[in-house]
Amino acid sequence: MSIQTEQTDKFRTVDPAAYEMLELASTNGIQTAWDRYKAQQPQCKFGNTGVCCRICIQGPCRIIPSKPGQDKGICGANVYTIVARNLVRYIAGGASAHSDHGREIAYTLLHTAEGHAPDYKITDTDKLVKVAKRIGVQTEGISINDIAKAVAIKALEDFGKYDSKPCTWLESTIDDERKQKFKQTAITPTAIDRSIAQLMHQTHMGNDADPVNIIFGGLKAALADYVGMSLATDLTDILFGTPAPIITEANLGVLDQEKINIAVHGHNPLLSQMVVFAARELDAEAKAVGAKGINLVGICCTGNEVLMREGVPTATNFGSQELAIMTGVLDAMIMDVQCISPGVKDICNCFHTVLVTTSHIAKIPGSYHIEFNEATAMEDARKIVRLAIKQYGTRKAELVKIPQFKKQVVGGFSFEALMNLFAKINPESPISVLTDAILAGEIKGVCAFVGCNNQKTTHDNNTLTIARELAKKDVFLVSTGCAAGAFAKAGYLSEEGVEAYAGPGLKKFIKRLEEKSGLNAGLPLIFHMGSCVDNSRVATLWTEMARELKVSLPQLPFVASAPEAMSEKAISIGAWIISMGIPTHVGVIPPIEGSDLVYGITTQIARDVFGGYFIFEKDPMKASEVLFEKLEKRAWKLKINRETAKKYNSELSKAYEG
Ligand code: XCC
Ligand code: SF4
Repeated sequence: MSIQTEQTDKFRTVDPAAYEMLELASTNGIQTAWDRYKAQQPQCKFGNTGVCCRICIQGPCRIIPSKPGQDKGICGANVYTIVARNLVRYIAGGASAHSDHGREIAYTLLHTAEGHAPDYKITDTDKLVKVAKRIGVQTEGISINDIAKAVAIKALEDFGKYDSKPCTWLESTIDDERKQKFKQTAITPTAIDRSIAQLMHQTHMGNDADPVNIIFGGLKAALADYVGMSLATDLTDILFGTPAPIITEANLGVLDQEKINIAVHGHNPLLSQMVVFAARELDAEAKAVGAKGINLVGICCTGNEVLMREGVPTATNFGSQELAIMTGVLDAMIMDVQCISPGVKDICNCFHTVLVTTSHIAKIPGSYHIEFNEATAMEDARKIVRLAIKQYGTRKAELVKIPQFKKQVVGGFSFEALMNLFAKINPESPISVLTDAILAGEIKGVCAFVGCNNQKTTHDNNTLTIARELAKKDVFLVSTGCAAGAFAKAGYLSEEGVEAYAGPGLKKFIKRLEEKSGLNAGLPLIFHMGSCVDNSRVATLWTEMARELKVSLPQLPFVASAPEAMSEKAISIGAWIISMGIPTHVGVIPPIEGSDLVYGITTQIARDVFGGYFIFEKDPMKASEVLFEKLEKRAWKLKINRETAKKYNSELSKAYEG
């Protein structure tokens, strides 16, 4: 029997499919992350508030500020030093994960251009040329392969170049005001790897004890994270195409009992994209074993990547990854890197599902390992798909239970796709379709939903609640990552969401676009911009908006929310978003409450210096109010400033006329 009680069952998830699977888990005594979360209670208070230092092996030092003698670590480190160090080390972890993913994409682009990665090709040459021009790579009279090679090398230089110039993917994508700000505060990264290594050095035992300086070091690594994400998005688009609107479905109901079901899980599309091709190619082999074909589904961000470009349906998001296996019809789960809970292996043991690891840096004992190599990409992908085909025959009919929940998803809104949509109303200046709606008060601003699920919150609940509340108040919403997964499963990425939750202004705005969209489906309530690395697309959106409105980012009615943040990557993303001047809500309190000073730096000092800051709020209703208030205030100031400027200008011109 499971250790869950009925009381907690109610608050475990708001996703009906996940709920059904959790009930099944309870009945069958299958342990899930929800059980393990409960078993971990109460969680260590020292760890939870960030006051446990394990940076050297004299420790762990656990700080009790009110207790003389125990108010400092053995080395004399103050509580604010310890909390700050712990916090920024998350950023180092997050930045390393995102950027290493970006590095692999850059190598693949390089090798594709050189002819050493025969299964890949340069798909979006327009974007290649656009990126090349933006970063100062010669394009006139140069072959596509040579341009691609030069772009890939520029990207790789951003990881380890030895000069002290800003990283290219920072310098070429942000506005001048932010460049100045980052320069003044000495947080401009010059190389990704260097910023991460420096941060690890800065926070080594006996080094930096100044919490403000430590946090600024963290922000520098966070901007390096941005660089890694930004180049990952660009180069992935070049290799596999820039996403355009696409119609698909989401939630466990997308699994098909009559087909061979394969889930791609993780982040890096270098493999999952090849699995898409291999699955199409081997459909006949699937039919030969009695299945009706191959049904590929996605989990987490690699799922988002193939949703955005290929319309692969989303099975589920991070929090409920184990539950996909419990349907009994998942023949293989293929993982690349990041956010794969090792717990999936235990569930696979109860079913016929084969777990396939593919990266030399992400193995799980007991699972199949088919090492994925760029040079043999298609062959590796075929091997994996064939394994799933073989596994199909071992399915246990009595264990099959697919929750009948799925929703339509209209996704694929890269920045370019959004602009193409806006261009149908205003071809000269697409972005002004959005900014004009804000100035007119039809739309109250923009909120970007990012990040994960976290067992500390009810699965998907924070994310859905805040979005609903903001939609009702006419806020334009975009999303990435597992937040987008939550919206997909709940029908917020389709017309259904607009009908249910859009306020009058937002609805009018979306319907106006819809009339011209030329899509076979209504537009969604929330625009899915991609995986977590694609938060770079969100950054492009706010940069363009600010440029159009002629304001700096701290004046722009734009906020972000990570309602159920979990990973180090989420902390890193949050940190660069605030450094860009965007107020960012986080619905789970990170371990910083042990130091009022550090808490204050992230919420107050950050605001004074960068204009962006963290808002920590666990209650989703309160969070939505605070976020809306921030938007209103910025929108109001924007309007006042413009009216004053207009009045001043017209008075001035009148004076001249007179
Ligand atoms: Fe991971 Fe990106 Fe978080 Fe989902 S949202 S749990 S990081 S998969 Ni980025
Ligand atoms: Fe303790 Fe200082 Fe070592 Fe941290 S660095 S574990 S506070 S002695």
